[in-house]
Amino acid sequence: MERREQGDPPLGFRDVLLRDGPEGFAKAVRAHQGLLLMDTTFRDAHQSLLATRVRTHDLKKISPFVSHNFNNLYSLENWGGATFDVAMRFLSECPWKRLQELRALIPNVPFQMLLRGANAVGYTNYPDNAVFKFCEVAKENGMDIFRVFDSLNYLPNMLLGMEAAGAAGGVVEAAISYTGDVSDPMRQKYSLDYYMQLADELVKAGTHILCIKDMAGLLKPQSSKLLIGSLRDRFPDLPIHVHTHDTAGAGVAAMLACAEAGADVVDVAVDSMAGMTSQPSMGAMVACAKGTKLDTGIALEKVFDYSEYWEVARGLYAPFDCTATMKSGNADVYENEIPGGQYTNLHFQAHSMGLGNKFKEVKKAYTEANKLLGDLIKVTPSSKIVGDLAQFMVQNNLTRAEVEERADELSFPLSVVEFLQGFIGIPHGGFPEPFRSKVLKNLPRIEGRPGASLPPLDFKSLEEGLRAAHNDEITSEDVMSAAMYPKVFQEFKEFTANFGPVDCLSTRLFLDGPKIAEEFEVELERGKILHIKALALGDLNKAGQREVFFELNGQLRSVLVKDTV
Ligand code: 3PY
Ligand code: ZN
Repeated sequence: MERREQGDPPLGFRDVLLRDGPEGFAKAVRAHQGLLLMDTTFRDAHQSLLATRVRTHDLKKISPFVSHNFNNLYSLENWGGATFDVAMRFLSECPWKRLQELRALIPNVPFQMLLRGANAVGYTNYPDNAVFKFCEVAKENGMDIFRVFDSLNYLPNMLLGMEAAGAAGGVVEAAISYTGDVSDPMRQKYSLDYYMQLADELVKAGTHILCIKDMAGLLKPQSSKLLIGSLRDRFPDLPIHVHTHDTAGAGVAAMLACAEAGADVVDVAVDSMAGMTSQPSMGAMVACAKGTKLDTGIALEKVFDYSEYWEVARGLYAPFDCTATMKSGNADVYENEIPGGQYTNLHFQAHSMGLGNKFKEVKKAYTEANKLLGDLIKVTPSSKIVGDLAQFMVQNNLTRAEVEERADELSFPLSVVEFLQGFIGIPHGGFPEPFRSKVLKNLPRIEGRPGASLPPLDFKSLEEGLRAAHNDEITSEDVMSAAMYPKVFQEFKEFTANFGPVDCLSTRLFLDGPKIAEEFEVELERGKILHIKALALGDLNKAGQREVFFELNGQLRSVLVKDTV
């Protein structure tokens, strides 16, 4: 279902950004009448529903349609978070090429990425110069807005990420990760005052846009009104952007309340990629705001067309779709506070082991593990640490009291030990004692910001090493991929050297392979098309391989392929 659009796309907010720079862009956003939307379909929606598996091939096909019909979006979130490593790890495609190709197809809508502060697009702290260089290369490749967060809201890590994004010339969108419930007087560790103080620091540090990142979908209409209303009063000129997940099903209600209270932008995903652990529905939001002072100016019919494309495309990823086992959202998220993507992953893990009933136990353990660790902000990577401790408790049949009592003798997951050592920063309220001391005993502890004690990355020697290892052209983008994920990048390069650019294949061919006698075309580059016909499979040989016979541009060919089925 390829869409063909005529002529140049209409002007969008990216034209404002290119003309007026990040400050001018922020002013234009604040001055805009009506509610603005960020579309997460290209990143968080499929990270949350389809295990991040959506390929560039399917993003490109609908990109001209987005550019021509959604030019009044605040931004399109299409990069960062888990998409960076999953592209190489599971899709055998280059994340940078995705960014370049989408940029060429969508020149008018700002692109937005998720930057995990000092963790960039990884799960651990990197040397400062790696984070700076990463942002620089991302900006050069077409990234516009950097949503910067830290999984503990640890200010020094956030400031580092903001500085890196700003130095690259990007729009800095500092994001406060939201947990607890500001409207609940019994949940005062993360009180309204806590968020207001953090917002003060981020504004002082010069953020262009302020984001509330509700990664688990905990904002209710009442807490939205209180938090966003207070931020709006304190910072009348600052654009406010709110992110949420729809896990409990209250996403549209909460985002409308945020908009009423003064948010300029809220996050949505197109209807067929929305709901449950993804973002609230774009169509619902557009329809609810229509004719009010929040009118988005987006045509509902265009949302329907967009949604139709994704309904079909989503079907291609059925093996990864959480709805294979997850049939609804669940309001228990208000208790366990599990972020959207992780909620899906934990559900999938429990069900794929045939232990569907264990999911409830894992969620309960997650709540207990969080308390054990001192009630953390939970988002990548701190959410993984809480999840690892929860799995450990379930596997070993341990209660919170037992873990606390036996903390000095248990073999905890490495992620938990490293967190207590200070590897990802310092949590609000400090580390839990005496638990920390009992677990760490004499292990070293990092004081302050972890990245500050890491030696700078030697890009030159990394590049030389890559050239020698791969005997291939190595770009500055490749160097960044290797800096973030050395092993994943190496395997990706080896795979590509063996099998060629598999990103040229359609998704069905990539995931399932051709049927016998099927004929198909592969466009390697514009005008360079291979005609292939699958003919037959030979018997399995002793090395576990099969000879695969096919026609390539009319010539009979065969290759030996390892049978992994
Ligand atoms: C990520 O870090 O990938 C997230 O989506 C966090 O919410
Ligand atoms: Zn999210």
